[in-house]
Amino acid sequence: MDKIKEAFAKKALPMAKEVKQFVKEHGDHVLGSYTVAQVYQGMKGMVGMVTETSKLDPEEGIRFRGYSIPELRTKLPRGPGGENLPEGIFYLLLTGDLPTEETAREVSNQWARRSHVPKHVFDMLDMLPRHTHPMTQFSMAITAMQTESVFASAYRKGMHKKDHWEPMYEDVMNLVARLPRVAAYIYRKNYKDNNHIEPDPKLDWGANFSHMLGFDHEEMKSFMRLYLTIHVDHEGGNVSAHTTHLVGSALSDAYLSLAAGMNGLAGPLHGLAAQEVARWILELRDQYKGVPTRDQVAEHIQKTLSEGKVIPGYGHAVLRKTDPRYIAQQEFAKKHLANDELFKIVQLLYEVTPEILKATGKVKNPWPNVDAHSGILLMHYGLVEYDFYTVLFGTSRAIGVLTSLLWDRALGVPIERPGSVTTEWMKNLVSNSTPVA
Ligand code: CMX
Repeated sequence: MDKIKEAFAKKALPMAKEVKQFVKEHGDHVLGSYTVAQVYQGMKGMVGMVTETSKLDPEEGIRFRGYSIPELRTKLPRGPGGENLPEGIFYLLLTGDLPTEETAREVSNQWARRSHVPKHVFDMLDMLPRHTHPMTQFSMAITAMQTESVFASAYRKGMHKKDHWEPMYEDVMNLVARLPRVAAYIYRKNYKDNNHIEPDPKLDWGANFSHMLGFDHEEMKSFMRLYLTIHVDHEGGNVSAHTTHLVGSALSDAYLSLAAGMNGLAGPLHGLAAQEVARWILELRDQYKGVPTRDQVAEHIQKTLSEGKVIPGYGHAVLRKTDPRYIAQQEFAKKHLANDELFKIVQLLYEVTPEILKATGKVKNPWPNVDAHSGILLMHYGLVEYDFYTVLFGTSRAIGVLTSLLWDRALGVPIERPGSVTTEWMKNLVSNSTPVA
């Protein structure tokens, strides 16, 4: 058994027993109550699942295994240039323990060894119409790689429930290892005349991804490590995480579950917002031929709102403050590209947008989220094709949702099946109950 797998087993297998015992003893404990509005409005705030890898606080933002982003900056191993290695956060989410530099290197080496993508995946991508969105291609490629699922093949042969986690571990490691190669292939096929770049196994996961995309600038490699670290996980209820968990609960393997999650990430209210932000900011810059004034920014925001559209990159279903993932990117930009024209626009938007959104009286969180910042950093380093941005998000998000999926299998989480009702059922319930004074 490899060292990483062994470290996971040491944590997860005793915890499976602990959880079973906990549910046996406290299964009848009442968690709370919820309202009709919550049922109709996306189940926000209803506790409906357990996710071990991270927890989101509305005021403070995400904590990965208990650590905030600023805390992790000093605690996780770093690559050249000082940014954390995504390999480190993978290990943290997987085991709950902070990795040593040697452990992060071991993850890197494992992923380099497991990164081979079968040819039929590239052949399939080559056959798609040119205008197929990169996220559609990404999801299709992940589904096409399902031929390689160790879990699916072990299940078919027959395996005991308690062993489900083992082949799932293999799928998770192989899939994460393969994603940068697939993503880079889509990028180079779409935007660089099919001029593909071979992986460099000596590089860490993030740097190698940047290299295969065609960006060998050290600062871009550094940003890629930061980007891939901060996008990994956002507790269990967001669309990509919840979808992966839900599909996986039917014992669909990691490939099928992740592809489903990626289809959710491809929605403009979720991960596609990264692309929408870039498009919207360029539109703003082009309209005013450079950095606009505060009044012009306000005018552009009002125009977008009056057309019944959202301001991309602002708002959040849980957060009620500026996203710490936004702050992490803002700090990087201040350090490396303070005079960039698009960064100046992003800063201006940060000053102007929240007040306007507050004034609508309905937006619960007027502050920027992670997607409000990433695009202009990528553009600065030459990755200007914004339709591709969500694929980068997906490559990182795979780490969180797949480590969670592995925990699901280790803990023996059963099939998910929440109840649903009709509006008529709801009306009957309300009319037969005593109104609250
Ligand atoms: N611009 C304009 N209106 C907004 C808004 C925004 N950025 N954010 C919320 N609203 C509106 C909602 O559309 C809703 O309007 P209606 O009552 O007319 O339907 C109202 O304000 C209340 O919404 P909310 O409770 O504050 O927000 P939700 O939990 O329903 O939605 C989110 C959260 C992120 C989908 C929403 O803020 C939004 O659409 N933001 C823009 C898209 C975006 O940046 N998404 C990325 C989120 C991060 C990620 O997942 O990657």
